Amino acid sequence: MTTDLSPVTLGSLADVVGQQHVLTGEATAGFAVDWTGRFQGHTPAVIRPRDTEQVAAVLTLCTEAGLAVVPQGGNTGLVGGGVPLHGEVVLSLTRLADLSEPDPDTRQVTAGAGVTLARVSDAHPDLDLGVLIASRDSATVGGAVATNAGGLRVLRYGPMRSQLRGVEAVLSDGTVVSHLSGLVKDNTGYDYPSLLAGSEGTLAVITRVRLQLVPRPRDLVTALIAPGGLAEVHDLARRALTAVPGLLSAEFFTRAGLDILVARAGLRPPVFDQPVPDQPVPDQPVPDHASSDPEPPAYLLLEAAGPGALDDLGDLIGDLPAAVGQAPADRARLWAYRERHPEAAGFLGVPIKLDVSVPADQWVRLASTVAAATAAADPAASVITYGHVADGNVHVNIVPAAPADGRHEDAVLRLVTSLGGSISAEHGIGVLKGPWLELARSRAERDLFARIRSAFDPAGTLNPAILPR
Ligand code: 2HG
Ligand code: ZN
Repeated sequence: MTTDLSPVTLGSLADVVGQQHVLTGEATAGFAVDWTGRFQGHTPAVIRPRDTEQVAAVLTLCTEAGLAVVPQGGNTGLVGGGVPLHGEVVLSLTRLADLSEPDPDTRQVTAGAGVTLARVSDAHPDLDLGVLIASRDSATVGGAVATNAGGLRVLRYGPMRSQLRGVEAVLSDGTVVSHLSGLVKDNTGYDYPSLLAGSEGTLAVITRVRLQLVPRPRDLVTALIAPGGLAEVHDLARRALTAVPGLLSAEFFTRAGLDILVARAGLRPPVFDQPVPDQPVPDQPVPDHASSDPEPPAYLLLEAAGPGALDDLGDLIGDLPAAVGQAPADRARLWAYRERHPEAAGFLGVPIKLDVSVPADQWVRLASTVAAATAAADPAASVITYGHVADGNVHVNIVPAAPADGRHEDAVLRLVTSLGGSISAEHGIGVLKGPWLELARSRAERDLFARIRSAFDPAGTLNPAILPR
């Protein structure tokens, strides 16, 4: 593979997509860096095809010229898997933005890779996309499938792979494979759409997807609860899974992130119906460092739907300090405490974002020891944890004080695997976690990955810098 894009190839690419959709120089800047600023690359060109045929023609040209290609959707990824860190050509899929009318009988829709998740959610008054993520206005369905995005409703509807009923994709030699019938029962051979979910742009370029929608949840109730520490949060979330049949979300965060959002992002401290010990006040000093206190107060955000949701949540919460919202504005205000957490670490510096999961019975151990494990590698690092407690998932955002030379990832990912967990719960391996893949996957598995990959992309055009080949 090369990164040397000759004027002849550049001209041929422009013949396919139109000169105005071949971006070079300054115009490529926003495509070459992720939104955290941690992954900064460079590219000779960003190519913006309009449809599947153009994607096929572009890939054929790139493969013939030996050019490495990084497919990119809304560029909301967090592991460096969608940016050209080694000078690859960027294949931006955002112009593949056709969206069919949702079919009320099958409750399915066909979406181009570049359609945002928010557009799919809003496409029908009675139907919704089961995957809900904070970056839904920019994240695209192609990228969300390619990373098997999870988000805020996985406990109810599963991740993106669970919504997938079919895929159209282009192989690196320009071959189009398409299976978009949407049949629920279809055992005709290998389920390659499932394989493409989570493949991080290494096997084929997804151009269209058939998605299963869910009945739009109604009568939503959101509760922010302050039950004590992490053990109490976990116990309450565990009980909610059984006691609240309409449960959609069970999310946690701690005082470490909340203090930063209150001080820097303009959020008001949450007001509970009963006093919360040691509650932050609006004019507190601005922290410039997140506490690595292993037992900060922790908060649980629950959301449920349906006529019984309010009573079920009320019974569960009992006398615990809580704020409950039903009106959209009230719910949005409560959700902001959780949904804005990905920004919190950014107020302190450029974060390392790790997304890990462990078995349910190890969750409290992970959530309560990860700051100390990080401190052993970098005592002055800031550590903020939050995430999807019912999925065993903790987001660990670290702002390093010591050099970001892998010591932070090593400390966290070794702790996670020692607890029987996964080094990537949601965001993928990308560039960030490549060196630690062997902690999670055996030599035999990694060899199988490489063989699958060479069956799809023998030339090695697609995202060659990530995952084994
Ligand atoms: C979330 O759950 C996302 O908010 C982003 O997965 C997590 O920024 C992060 O680390
Ligand atoms: Zn998440």
